[in-house]
Amino acid sequence: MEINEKQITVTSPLLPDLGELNNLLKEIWTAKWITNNGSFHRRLEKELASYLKVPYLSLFTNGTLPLITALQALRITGEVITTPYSFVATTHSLWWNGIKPVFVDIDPSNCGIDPNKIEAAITPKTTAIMPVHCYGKPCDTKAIQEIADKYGLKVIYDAAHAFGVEVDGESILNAGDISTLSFHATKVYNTIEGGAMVIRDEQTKKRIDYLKNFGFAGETTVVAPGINSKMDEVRAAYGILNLKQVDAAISARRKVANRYRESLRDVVGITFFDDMPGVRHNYSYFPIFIDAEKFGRTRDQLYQEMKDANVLGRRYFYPLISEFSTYRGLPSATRENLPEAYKIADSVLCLPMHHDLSEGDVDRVLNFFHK
Ligand code: T4K
Repeated sequence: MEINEKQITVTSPLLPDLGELNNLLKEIWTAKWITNNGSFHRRLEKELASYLKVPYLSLFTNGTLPLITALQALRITGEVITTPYSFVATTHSLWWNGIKPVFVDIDPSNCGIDPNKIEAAITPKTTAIMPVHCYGKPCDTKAIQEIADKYGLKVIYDAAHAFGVEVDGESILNAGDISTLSFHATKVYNTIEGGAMVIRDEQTKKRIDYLKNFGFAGETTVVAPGINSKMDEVRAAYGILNLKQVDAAISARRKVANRYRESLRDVVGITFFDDMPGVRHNYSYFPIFIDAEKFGRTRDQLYQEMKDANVLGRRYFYPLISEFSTYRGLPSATRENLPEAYKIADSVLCLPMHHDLSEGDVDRVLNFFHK
């Protein structure tokens, strides 16, 4: 394979049509209203709530601030049970709130927190559970809610990967007390940078809207120590256009996933996820898990071999969050406590997965498995 072949990246942003975007930009320029709950912001909130089948949604400037703000809004303190197998932002949101993260191992069948291991980690200081629908694979929300109800805990889902995911026709974003989304450029649906919080009741939505605007509840009234995490009009307009094409993007991703599965099913030493019955998946990532002994090459050898040929898979999520210097001293951050998470982090490779991969691109990826 020629090294100068076109680079294939793990993802590629879904971009709106430039002409259409320009028309909306002209409207913004005419209105001269460019941020602070403008008309595109209000419209996108409504359109997203309807598309995602959720009662209330509040837009944010990225996917990290709704996590931080959700913890503030629910007044979470003490210890929060969470997963080490995620992007660092999940645990950072706890740290920024002065909360101690308590890591619980994952269930390898969906890479989410293992509900069977949660109860053993609960202490008198535990106030909430923060699971992640990793790769958009739904967590066992029923089992998690049962534990939360039994111990009076809040549940905040980091649903950064779970845009549009439904179980039996219902949005996964309706589970728990609050769910948060990321609309980063690398996600299935993006507003360049952006994110949202999904809220169940009108009063909390009001409170969240104050919190993301410094706590202002009127020109001269500040009701809470809020932050600034508002989405501006340009990105809201961009988001309105991208929402029109996200279903087509998810279909294109499904085709890529099906080709990968068809071709990799018989490759010894490689495993991957199949679709789950009753679930509308979004195909946000295509992780494979490599058994080095059976496959004949380690994960890192394969990763490097691909990289040398300009095919950029990514090791999401290696290393575990619990291995980063901020967290590695925590009592729950040990290998003994997190055996499945370590196994998965050491064997995972996310293959290129986006709406814009051609058949030839997919062939180029698959060639690494059929030598
Ligand atoms: N919770 C979870 C579970 C998350 O996964 C994330 C974010 C968050 C919370 C926080 O949400 P945000 O605050 O970020 O909204 C990326 C993203 O920056 C990050 O949003 C994402 N998770 C994480 C899993 O991945 P990197 O450092 O891997 O991205 P980067 O810049 O290496 O990009 C990856 C590939 O994407 C590039 O090789 C090519 C392609 N790309 C990227 C960008 C930015 C493009 O083609 N164009 C682009 O503009 O973190």
